Amino acid sequence: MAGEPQDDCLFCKIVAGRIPATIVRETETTVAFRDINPQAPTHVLVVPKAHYQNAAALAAAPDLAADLLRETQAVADEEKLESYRTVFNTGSGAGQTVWHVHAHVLGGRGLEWPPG
Ligand code: D5M
Repeated sequence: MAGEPQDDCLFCKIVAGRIPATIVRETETTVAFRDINPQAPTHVLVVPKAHYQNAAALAAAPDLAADLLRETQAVADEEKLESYRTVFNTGSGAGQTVWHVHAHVLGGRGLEWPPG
């Protein structure tokens, strides 16, 4: 069921504290932690504590989607990023490897467009 924790989900395990992560922010509904394979000086993932598979699924919970977006800005503020990129990969062809929606917050270097 949408929102319910999934036993086999890596990010549900991080949210539950069952797998270690470098957590930079936590709210009642979200957790932000450093990406294990950073692609920029700042590379933080922001996830809802509830399990939704991707951004489209999260749209069913608009208040939570707003919380998530607000937290991307809060991360950027804490990391003192004037410019940054927020990325949601959706589907394996776009590079999604973890099926718990997460916003990548990337910054601290010049970012080219279009991305690869
Ligand atoms: O992004 C999934 C991201 O998750 C990818 O950039 C690596 C990161 N990752 C994978 N395992 C961990 C752990 N254990 N801690 C922190 N970050 C992690 P995607 O858009 O699905 O490719």
